[in-house]
Amino acid sequence: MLKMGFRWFGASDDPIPLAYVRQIPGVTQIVGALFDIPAGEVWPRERIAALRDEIEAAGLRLEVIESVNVSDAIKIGTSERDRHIVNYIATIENLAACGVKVICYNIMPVFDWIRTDLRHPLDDGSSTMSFDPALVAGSVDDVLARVRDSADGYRLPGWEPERLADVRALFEAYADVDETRLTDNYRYFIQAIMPTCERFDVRMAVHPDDPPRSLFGLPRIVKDAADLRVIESFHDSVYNGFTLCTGSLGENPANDVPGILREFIGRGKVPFVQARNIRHTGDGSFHESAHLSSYGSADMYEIMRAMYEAGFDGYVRPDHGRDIWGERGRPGYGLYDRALGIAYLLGLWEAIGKQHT
Ligand code: DNO
Repeated sequence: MLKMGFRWFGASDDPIPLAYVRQIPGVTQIVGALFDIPAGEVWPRERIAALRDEIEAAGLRLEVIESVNVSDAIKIGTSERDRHIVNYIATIENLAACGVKVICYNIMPVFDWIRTDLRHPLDDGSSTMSFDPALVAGSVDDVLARVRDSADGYRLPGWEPERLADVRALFEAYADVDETRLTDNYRYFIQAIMPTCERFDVRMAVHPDDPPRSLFGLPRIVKDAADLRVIESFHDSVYNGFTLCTGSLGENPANDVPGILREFIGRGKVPFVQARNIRHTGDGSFHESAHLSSYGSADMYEIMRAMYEAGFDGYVRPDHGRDIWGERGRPGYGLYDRALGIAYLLGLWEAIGKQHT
């Protein structure tokens, strides 16, 4: 059974009421988080319980968290990392006590996902997020200046104006962290938390790098099937798994996304899928599209078929919708286009299921 979810940013930060989410056919899960707790600190059990109770009062469930962020100290391997790992373990225990089954996280240094335009206009009058590698070319200082000087608010996770000075310092802290060192630090983290995940039945699910390529000279180690196999080798268990985001992986046209889904779902390593489409526009550029195959470069039928045939029984959410029907939502996270995406994905799933009976 596939469990359909919807990412929600909390009553104070998300303009979409839970009551509306409850009305999207097929949605039973909220993919949530406590967004104000800095990476490295413990998530208090009572706060998680309060979030869960609010979601359950709306007739939905909270079984997937996105994200419990991994601190830079852990990624860089500073003297603070062991304290942060102890805190991460306490957070896993607190989440488990509140019924959470899956933790989505990422291992991207300095920044989470990167786009160069959050309101890229499309021909049908909607807007979407896009990425043009030329706009993030150059030194980190060039890019920081571009962010600082942008009149229309070049705001992305990690690029908040109040964080720009920290960003410069962070780049220096990562100066000696290449792919090998990041991989070693990541392995250390996974091996430290796995006994807790196994004991409390919480599955870790790393999200691919988005986009899956090195930017600003920073190391990237979750880009393709080969990287995922290395991560699997840290600790071969269903608790050390993946969030397979079809858009992020598909941003590299060399990634065979249905093949990756089949391989890792087949080994029981995929508790969570984020299903979305993107359109390649040449030379590493892309924009996010409506979920339908005909609007992007991904074959969403093949993606859902790969999941079905590999025996997927985890959580799914649509991803990054466009702004349509006059909505100006959080970039990528409006109501309408994601709801349309859900209806489409569940339609594919029903049809594929019937073809297999
Ligand atoms: C962007 C999201 C990412 C994702 C994190 C997971 O919209 O896909 O921010 O939540 O990388 O840790």
